[in-house]
Amino acid sequence: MTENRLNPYEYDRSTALIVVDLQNDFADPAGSLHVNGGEHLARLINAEIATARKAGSFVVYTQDWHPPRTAHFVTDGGVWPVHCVAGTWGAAFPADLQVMGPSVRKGTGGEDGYSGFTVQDQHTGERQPTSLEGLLRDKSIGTVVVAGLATDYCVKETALDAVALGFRTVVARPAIRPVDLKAGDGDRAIDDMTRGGVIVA
Ligand code: VGL
Ligand code: ZN
Repeated sequence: MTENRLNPYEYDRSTALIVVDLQNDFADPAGSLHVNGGEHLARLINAEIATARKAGSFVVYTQDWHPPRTAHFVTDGGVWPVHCVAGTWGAAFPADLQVMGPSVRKGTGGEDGYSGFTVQDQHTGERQPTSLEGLLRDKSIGTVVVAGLATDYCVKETALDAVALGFRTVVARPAIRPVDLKAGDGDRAIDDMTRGGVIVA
């Protein structure tokens, strides 16, 4: 009965589920920045989406949405292989993911940054908000549940920003996976989130 539940927290109308960057380039084994185990998340997160919707919770998605050339990519001085280029297969949601709410696309102007709440100018470091906070405030959301990819980048930064913005923040541990550029990055990210006030459950 409860075996598909990813966390012990109840959904209600003041809770939102944020599905972070579940996109082919990260989730599909054929993607350019495939995250180990990412291919299992759509099924797990679909169950969470169903639970959330039944309780009247808001479901919102983020997508990494880069231009073909950005200093985020190794081809222009960054660290990452080219991924999630706007409008490509790699940037799309996996075909089996249930999409039941709006998507916030980030990095569209070539900005850097990993949080779904903010993008960052690569040169000045200046942060600009995305539309995500406004979407949550419009619905009087108090608690956010975060799931998706990747634990050590966008999940971590999104969850820590959510805490900073005053949301009670739960990360659904079974429904996240790390890039682990360095071994242990995912575990360190979980420690960082926990220390930062995120409930990792
Ligand atoms: C991400 C690396 C580069 C993420 C995005 O979604 O966690 N990671 N761009
Ligand atoms: Zn990216």
